Order: sequence, then C-alpha cells, then structure tokens
Amino acid sequence: DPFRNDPQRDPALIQHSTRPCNSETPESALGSYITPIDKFYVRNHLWVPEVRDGDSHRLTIELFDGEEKDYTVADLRKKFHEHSITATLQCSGNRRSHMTQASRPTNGLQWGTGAISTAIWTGVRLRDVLADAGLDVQDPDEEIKHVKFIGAEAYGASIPIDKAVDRHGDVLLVYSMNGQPLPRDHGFPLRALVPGHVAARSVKWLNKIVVSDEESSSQWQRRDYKCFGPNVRAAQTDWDTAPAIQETPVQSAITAVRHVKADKLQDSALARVYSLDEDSVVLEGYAFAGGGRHIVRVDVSPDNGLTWLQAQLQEDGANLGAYGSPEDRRAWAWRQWRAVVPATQISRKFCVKATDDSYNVQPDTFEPTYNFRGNLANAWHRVCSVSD
Ligand code: MTE
Ligand code: MO
Repeated sequence: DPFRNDPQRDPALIQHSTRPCNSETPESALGSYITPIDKFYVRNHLWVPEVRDGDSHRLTIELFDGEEKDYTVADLRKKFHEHSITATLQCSGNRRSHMTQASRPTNGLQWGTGAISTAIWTGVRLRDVLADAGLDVQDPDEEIKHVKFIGAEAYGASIPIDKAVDRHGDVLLVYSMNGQPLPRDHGFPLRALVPGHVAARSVKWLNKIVVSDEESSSQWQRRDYKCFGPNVRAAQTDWDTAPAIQETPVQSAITAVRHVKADKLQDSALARVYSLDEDSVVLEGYAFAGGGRHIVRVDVSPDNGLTWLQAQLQEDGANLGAYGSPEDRRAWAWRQWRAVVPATQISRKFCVKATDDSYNVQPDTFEPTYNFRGNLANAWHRVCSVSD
C-alpha cells in the first residue's frame, strides 16, 4: 500500500478523496490572506513519497546535450541567492462543481471554491540553477522550447523555456512554505513553484529537471489539463489539437455572506469596519488573475447581474510585496475583497466577477466555456441571497 505513509491531514479540510488525498480549503480559511499550512488545499495524483533526509535529496538537471548535473537541496541553499515570493496556487479544477451544476457533468474531482490557496514560498531561482548547470539563460539555443519537471512518484509536467529563464518570471525551486520546511503534502523537500501558471505545473517532490525541445510526455501535460469546445465529448477528443493550460484566466469567488442587522451593529465587530445605518449584507471573497496580471476591479451584483457595485480590494498582500508594482506583471497572489450590499437592493442571487489588467473578464455563465474535463471553471460565481 503506497499510501500507508501519507501524512495526517487537518480534519477541517474538505475531503474529496483519501487515496490519493484531494482536499480543499474550507471557506473559513479562504478568508485569510496567507493560507495556514494545514488548511492549504492538497491535490495529489498518487501517494506522498517518503524522503527522510531533505538536505541530501538530489536534484538532477539534464541539459539539452544530455549532460547532467546534480545538486542536493543543501547545495541549492548554500550556492544560490535565496528568494521569497507570495504566490497563489490554483488547481485547474477549482470551481469545477459549479460548472457541473450550472451546465452538464464533467470528469474530475468536484471542487468547490477551495482548490486555491496562497503561501509565502522560499527557495532559489530556477533561472540561477539552470545558468549554473551550464544553460545560456540570456539566449538559450533556439531548439530549446520547454523545461520538464519530474516528481519522485512519477508525476511530471513542463513549462515553456521563456517562463523558466525570464528574469521576472520568478520560477522558484522551493524548500520552504510560510517560513517552515515544505510540508510533505506540498512537496517536501523540494518543489517547483511556477507563479501565474495553473498549479499542475508546480511539480512537487522534484527529482529531475530536463531542458528539452519537447513538452513533458506525461498525461498531465498532453491530456488532462486542456480545454475543448462545449460540443466536444471525451470519446472523440484528439488531445493534440489543444494546448496545455499554462497561465490561468481571471477568477473570483464569494467565500462569505454575512447578514447584518443595523440595530444589532453595536455589538458587532463589523460596526468598527463599516458605518452601516441600514440592514446590509457583507460579502467577502477572493479574485485572482494568472500570468502575473493584476486584479484591477471586482464587481458585485445584489440582483443576479442587473445592477453592480464595487467591492473594496483589500491591501493585505501589500506589505508582502504580493502585487509587484503596477507597471510589471508580477502580481502572483490573489486579492481579497469585501462588499457591503444594502438589504433593500437584494433580490435573487449575489454574483461576483473580476477584471484583470488586460481587461479580461469572467464569462457570465458556464455554458460557453463548458468543457468535458471541467477545467478553468471561471464563470461569475452566484450564490443564494436569501438569509438563513
Ligand atoms: N506534483 C506531483 N509530484 N504530484 C502531483 O500529484 N499535483 C499537481 C501539482 N504538482 C501534483 C504535483 C496539481 S494538479 C496541483 S493543483 C498542485 O500540485 C497542488 O499543490 P498542493 O497540493 O501543494 O496544493
Ligand atoms: Mo491541479
């Protein structure tokens, strides 16, 4: 039983499967800007490999000419400059259950809003390690197109060479999460962290990196993580005709709905935050854009999309450098938001949609982006507005 040594998990995680472990972050933890480690969603395709001594774990880099160079995790720490970034990981299946409910059945784990979490990741730059291993990172050989990551259990994926060597791409080889050693479920002792890309590319339990003219040949690169048109069915799919998902599209979700009575505000913590003089609903949630794009706006509707109001973007990530500067494309982490809706304006459903700095928006319904794998489910999130 390869799962017998899997780690213990926090019972507050919402469990979709145990062998392998697939567990999502509960709504109560989606409200903290940095997700507590034990509430960070877990998406494992197989078992958790056992590595006893992290420092002596060996990473092999294979260059394009086939030459190999080895580094232990201790070597990486010693030899290279350490970097930390605050980045959100989102599974391409996040919110798949919403697509299924609104449209038709999809293949895959039926995640709600919690296949997404944020951490402070610390490690060394992939670019620096590739350069040390002998790759010309300023001007890689024209034939080199991809960098493959191979995990200890057999999982693998790849990213385009341009992202891997980009000075502003911030791809890290990570050994620490929120200031603690990387937990076993999240890749101990070493994982790739590819910010702005779908989390499937951030390979855990990293053993080997291969510089190549080809994408990873894994099913997770060549098959599962792709989107096809709404008419395409699984049986008739020619997988090679769609590109692997890399950067993720703009996403947002509502994670808390609090009904607040104006006359009860005196004893409410919300009274200190808002000066509410009428019965209201306070909505909270997250918004996230891929590719380092910034979230520029979050719109909330109290009446299923007829009228809209502006959510306030929270600033929690600012002191963590999480947003980069407005000029660059290095907003690697989500923005949390809050909106106050007067009770009188509420009818039918609340909806949320976010806009990124390329003015990409979320589709209003799921049908136009329905795909049988249920990937990239990012239509407006709608939740019931009736008080319970
Ligand atoms: N890496 C390995 N080695 N094995 C895996 O199963 N799952 C991938 C990615 N890296 C996976 C992996 C997927 S699909 C996701 S969404 C993220 O890891 C989840 O990372 P987390 O479990 O740290 O949240
Ligand atoms: Mo994923």
